[in-house]
Amino acid sequence: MQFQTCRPYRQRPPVVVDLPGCIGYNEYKMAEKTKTHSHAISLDEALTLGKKLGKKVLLENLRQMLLIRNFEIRAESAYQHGKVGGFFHSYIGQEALQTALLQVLGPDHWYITTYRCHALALLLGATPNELMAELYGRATGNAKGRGGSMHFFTERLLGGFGIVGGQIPIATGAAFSLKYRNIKDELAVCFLGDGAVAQGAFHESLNLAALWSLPCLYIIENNMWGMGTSVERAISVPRLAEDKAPGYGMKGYTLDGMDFFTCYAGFEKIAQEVLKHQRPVLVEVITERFRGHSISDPALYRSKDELKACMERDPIILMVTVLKELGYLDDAVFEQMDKQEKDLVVAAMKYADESPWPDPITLEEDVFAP
Ligand SMILES: Cc1ncc(C[n+]2csc(CCOP(=O)(O)OP(=O)(O)O)c2C)c(N)n1
Ligand SMILES: [Mg+2]
Repeated sequence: MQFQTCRPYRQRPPVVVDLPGCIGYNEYKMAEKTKTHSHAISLDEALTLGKKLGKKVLLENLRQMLLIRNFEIRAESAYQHGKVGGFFHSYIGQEALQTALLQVLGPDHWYITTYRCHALALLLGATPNELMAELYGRATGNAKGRGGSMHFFTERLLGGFGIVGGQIPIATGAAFSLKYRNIKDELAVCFLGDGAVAQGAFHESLNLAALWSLPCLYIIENNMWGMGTSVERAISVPRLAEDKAPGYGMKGYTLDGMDFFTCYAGFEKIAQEVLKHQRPVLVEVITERFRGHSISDPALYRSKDELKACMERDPIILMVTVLKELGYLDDAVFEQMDKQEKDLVVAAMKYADESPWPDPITLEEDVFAP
């Protein structure tokens, strides 16, 4: 198997944007977007890295990805059966990048993300039981049933956030706090969507982080869409990190987010850089969600062929291919691992279903209302 370099941006007819005085703008934009710009490592490099990491570590990472995938699949089905209410944003398709980052950094940093937060909570040690119970709105849930799908947290996960870009200033504040307390071996890690790049909070936060030299790793998960709007129609530059970062005096990187090994290699280098120089860095990780924006979005803006093409680079399949090549995995072991994670999640659904509802008398507890 050959690792492809990351798929170039999808070719679309030029977007007609009427910008007076910007003749040729669209032509420039489309020409740029057809270029491959992300860093992806070769199969040989992945195999070398795989040997360095070793069988135990790699199988544990695959297990994490299978847990996330199974959690999302079963939680979706619980939603369809009316067990879960409210918003629900699936992380299916994006598993490799957060799994790889956690393998590089470990949990002892300050993490924050969007409403697409199920995977990060699992990776940071929240149990399937408490997360499923939270989705079911039960008292045993991760946020006592008050938050639901968008507001998971752990000791080191400052939360999932429903406001696009709302978490970026908070991550910047966490990085400020580290600097203020002279803590040099921890980072703030901020995940954001491509849609958040157009937010004012993004600009203000990155400006301050660079100005004050804050140890913050900003990671844009470019999954190609902000709801139903493709990234080409929303953001003025083709390379979200590499083009934006210089404007803040930062370094910018682009990684292939479907490939665990590329993400591991890239994040290892980048995280060391942030820790060593105590400067913020901006990273764009190119990925694709396999589902609609949320559970209520049938994603009709994406053709079946486009979806099929991106699913051919399923991060779990890519990782399995390398593990097989290394002799660390065969079909029987894979199926057994997948079943174990599925059973864990099915047990979590039972736990959630049998858990009590929050007592209405506690409704005003833990509510912050100045
Ligand atoms: C400030 C704000 N504006 C609009 C919305 C509605 N909204 C929710 S998600 C979303 C798209 C965000 O897309 P992106 O940042 O790419 O994240 P993704 O869902 O793709 O992970 C929008 C516009 C919101 N939640 N907050
Ligand atoms: Mg997006």
